[in-house]
Amino acid sequence: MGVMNITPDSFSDGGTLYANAAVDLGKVRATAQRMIAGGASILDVGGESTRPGATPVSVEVELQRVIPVVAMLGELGTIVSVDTRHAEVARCAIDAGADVINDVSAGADPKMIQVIAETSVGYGLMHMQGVPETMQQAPAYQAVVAEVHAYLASRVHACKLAGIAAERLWVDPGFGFGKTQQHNLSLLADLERVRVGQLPLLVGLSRKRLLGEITGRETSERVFASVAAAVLAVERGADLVRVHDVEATADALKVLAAMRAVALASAAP
Ligand code: 8Y7
Repeated sequence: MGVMNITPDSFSDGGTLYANAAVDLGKVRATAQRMIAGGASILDVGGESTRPGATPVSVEVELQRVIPVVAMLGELGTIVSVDTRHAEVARCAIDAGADVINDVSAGADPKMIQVIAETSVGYGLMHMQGVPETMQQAPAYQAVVAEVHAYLASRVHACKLAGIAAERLWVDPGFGFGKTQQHNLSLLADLERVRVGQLPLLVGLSRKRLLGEITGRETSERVFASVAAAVLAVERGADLVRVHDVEATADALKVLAAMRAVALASAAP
């Protein structure tokens, strides 16, 4: 999954798809085509920064940013995911052709699950402790892996009660969303215990602060660490990785896939 931030202020690539304070659809298209050529099968479009401390934007602003991009990406033949916490944005994005809703609040908007249930899109549920404005002030857990798993299981249950088929869902531990360094690394090391039933696991570690803390590098210099993190995540069970550096990540994952193919063949009777 390639990250397409349609925001002037995202932590790692904010503003790069803007020209004269407006979304530049030509830049968006070129970036999307580069990501697809690099191996992305899903593009995740977001119009609201959820970085720690970010101030929320209005639904109107989010719609202005996201809807034209969703409509344009539909022509490229890729799976279009929309990163939103707002049911109204989800509804309009689905009408504009979105295939998937990536909800970092896992249905905090009381109308979100209903919107998803009334349509046939995929729906990603992510764990977050608190809200972006304050989530990194004092993250606290008794047992982070068990708590993240239990929370995601309860959100999956809510979706099923609303009539959303399990085949439409994925879950995500939400690296960096109300988590200390130790919480993040515990979740990565024990990723398989986060899974709910047989549902796919999505992991987003790309360029995140935890990689900066490990390497001492700024966001734009976190490509190598991000690629390592993506490989580790897939090796520990991730089915999808949300990344900025699609081509580099895809190459690295080809190495893992090649090793797995041989390991599988030699394990066969
Ligand atoms: C994640 C995410 C972000 C993540 C999912 C960033 C929108 C920060 N991180 N969605 N969104 N999982 N599902 O690194 O980890 O771009 S925003």
